[in-house]
Amino acid sequence: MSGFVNYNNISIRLCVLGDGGVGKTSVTIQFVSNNFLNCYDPTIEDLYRKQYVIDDQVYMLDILDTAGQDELTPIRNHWIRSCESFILVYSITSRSSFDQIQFYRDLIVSLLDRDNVPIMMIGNKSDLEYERIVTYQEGKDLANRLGMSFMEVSAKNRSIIEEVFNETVRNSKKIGQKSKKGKSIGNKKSIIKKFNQKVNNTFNSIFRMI
Ligand SMILES: Nc1nc2c(ncn2[C@@H]2O[C@H](COP(=O)(O)OP(=O)(O)OP(=O)(O)O)[C@@H](O)[C@H]2O)c(=O)[nH]1
Ligand SMILES: [Mg+2]
Repeated sequence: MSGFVNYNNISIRLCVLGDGGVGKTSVTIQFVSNNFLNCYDPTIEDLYRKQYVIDDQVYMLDILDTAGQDELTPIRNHWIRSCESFILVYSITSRSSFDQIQFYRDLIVSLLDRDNVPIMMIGNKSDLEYERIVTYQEGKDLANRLGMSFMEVSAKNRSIIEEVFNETVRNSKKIGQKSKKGKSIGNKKSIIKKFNQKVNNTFNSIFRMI
């Protein structure tokens, strides 16, 4: 840490995916506004924006909170293509939500057509230890096998939520730097601008479809 903050925003488009009811919205809202709602209101699609400083750098995070309900799967591919970084969520109380993780991961890799996509897998609802069905070790093993980062969290208790987003941003930056290696800073700015234009177009077409 240098102590000097770089205020030139770096934008990151983040997509939160996982089965219905695992806590995607709860994790996102805890991170964005330090709130937890006990009620369940299935998401259609929500976009959250948060400015965020980590490692002396200001980031603008656009977080796309997606629907886990089956009726909305046709639009899922658009969501995935419009983002560059991903958080895959399952609930430690639901075996079926854990079993779906590989499906989401494979879908991301095939739609983005590259395998160095920053993906964080999280096991949510860690406060419900007495209802646990998926062990920590199972989560760790799957994440290792698929090359993803892994944490268990509780949106309810705000446990490890900040860490998830820190790690996601750091991984995005690391992978971004690797793929842009050798390009000049001036080049980097125009690439980001072009990328943002592309993503905005995709987002607009998603909103038109809903
Ligand atoms: N105990 C506990 N309950 C949680 C936690 N996270 C979410 N919940 C509850 O689980 C239910 C579903 O949470 P949501 O965040 O709406 O789940 P979702 O994944 O966004 O669901 P969809 O939008 O339908 O895909 C709600 O009743 C939440 O209060 C958690 O960490 N612990
Ligand atoms: Mg939701």
